[in-house]
Amino acid sequence: MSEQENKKIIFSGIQPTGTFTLGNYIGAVSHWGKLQDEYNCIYSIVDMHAITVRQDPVKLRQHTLEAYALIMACGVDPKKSIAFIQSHVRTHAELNWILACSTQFGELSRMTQFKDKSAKHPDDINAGLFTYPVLMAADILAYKADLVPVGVDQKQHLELARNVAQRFNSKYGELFTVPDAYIPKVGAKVMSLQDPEKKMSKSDENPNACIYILDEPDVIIRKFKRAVTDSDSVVRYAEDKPGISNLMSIYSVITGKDYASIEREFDGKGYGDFKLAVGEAVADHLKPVRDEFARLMADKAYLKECYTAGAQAALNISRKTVAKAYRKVGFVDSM
Ligand code: ATP
Ligand code: LTN
Repeated sequence: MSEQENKKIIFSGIQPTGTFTLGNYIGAVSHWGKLQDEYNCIYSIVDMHAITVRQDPVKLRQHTLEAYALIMACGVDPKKSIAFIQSHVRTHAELNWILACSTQFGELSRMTQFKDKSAKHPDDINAGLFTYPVLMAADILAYKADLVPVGVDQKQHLELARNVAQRFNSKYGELFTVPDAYIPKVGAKVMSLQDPEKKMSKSDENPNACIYILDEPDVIIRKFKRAVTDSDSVVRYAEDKPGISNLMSIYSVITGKDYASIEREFDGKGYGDFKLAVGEAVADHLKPVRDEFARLMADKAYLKECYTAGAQAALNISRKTVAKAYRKVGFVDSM
């Protein structure tokens, strides 16, 4: 990362809970690379967040490496940005504790992701799942990030991070930057292809509901062909046409065409033609990502070099913030 003091700081993270979906890509990760020149960017594979839901340790290790290679394949350049694995940088856990003591039980209880995930895993409503947003606040505040590029589902967590930052600053004196969310105008919530009322999610049990960014072109096209739509046949963006509107927003982001020109393009044509066009556009768009991912995974030594340097750079920044936070709360200097 270039040491430009005047550039704003960006932080974002993604959980290594499986291959990224088209939702992760359009809502978040595809923007990460584009921001690298204008901002000082810091990106993390948040493995500590992932274990709030039961993970197979062998798979988690594999998914973490893959997620690291995937963000690079999607455009993150570890020479321009700091890219690291969360558990490699101790300051996240340290700041998590300090911030937990400035977070209220009541505000955590209102988090919809906690409610959704507890409902999904009723046999494992662990304390980590409950305090998940505090660790996310620590990730962001440790680097004094100004902006956080995320999908719209993370807005509530970001609001909590802002509140915690403000509360700490007013209790102990100015330290943290209050971050803003950076949410794309189109594609901030890509919906499931099988249930357009539900967000597309990596951990969906139905593989037809998600496009994984490493899916083969024929798989992508087949999944779009099977996407649930309404019984009408007019390609038009409308609230009462959630399936078609979802496909239109995907097509719009991928091709750069606006809704009016998409409506014109498919005027008089049926859903079949439209779904095929969306499938082909997405498959073409993701091909270079798939190729680059394969290339990177074949060179584990290079990946290791990148994430090791990333962790060192991340620690260098965040340890200063944590040291200041320790001093502010009244801990005795250790050195
Ligand atoms: P999981 O299913 O394991 O909870 P997830 O698919 O929701 O995972 P995260 O790792 O929680 O993915 O999210 C990574 C980033 O992708 C976040 O910025 C999140 O807002 C964004 N994101 C996730 N799903 C979507 C979606 N369907 N549309 C747009 N953005 C999304
Ligand atoms: N909670 C986020 C992942 C995440 C994150 C962050 C995103 C963890 N720490 C910091 C932005 C900034 C999610 O996508 N589920």
